[in-house]
Amino acid sequence: MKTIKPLLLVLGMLPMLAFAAGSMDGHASHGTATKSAAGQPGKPAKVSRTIDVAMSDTMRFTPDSITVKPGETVRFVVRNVGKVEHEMVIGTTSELKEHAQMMRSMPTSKHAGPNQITLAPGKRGTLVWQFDGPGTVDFVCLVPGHFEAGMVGKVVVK
Ligand SMILES: [Cu+2]
Repeated sequence: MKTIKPLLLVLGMLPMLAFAAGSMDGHASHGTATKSAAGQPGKPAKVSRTIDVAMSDTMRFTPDSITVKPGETVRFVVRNVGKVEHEMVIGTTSELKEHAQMMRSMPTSKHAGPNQITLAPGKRGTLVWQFDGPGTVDFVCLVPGHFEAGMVGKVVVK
């Protein structure tokens, strides 16, 4: 019986520990996120559809609204048709807002990761992503000022 009380104490602290681990993880994973509520890196062999996305200096993605099926793996062929750098970062609204905040405080921070691609003017690249769902996932350009100027798109998973 004597061991019960300390055990309960430890159990009571678990949610706090999980929370602390979670936020540390979020920080460390900047640019290297592998799994998010938005889905996960896709396997090229599982791609069921290729979608072309253009990024322009009018701070728009074209298209800016895409519908996919739950679990679908999509290859995005992304083109920067502008004269400045742009990027496409896939995530949930809350993840992206947090990331945009981080970019404002560290404007020189560079990215690489399976959920994002940064392209110099005129360049093209691909991003393979598997959506979970159903739900809504966002994609944004996190070059400082672009997200704020409305460089945002939406993927509806249904
Ligand atoms: Cu941009």
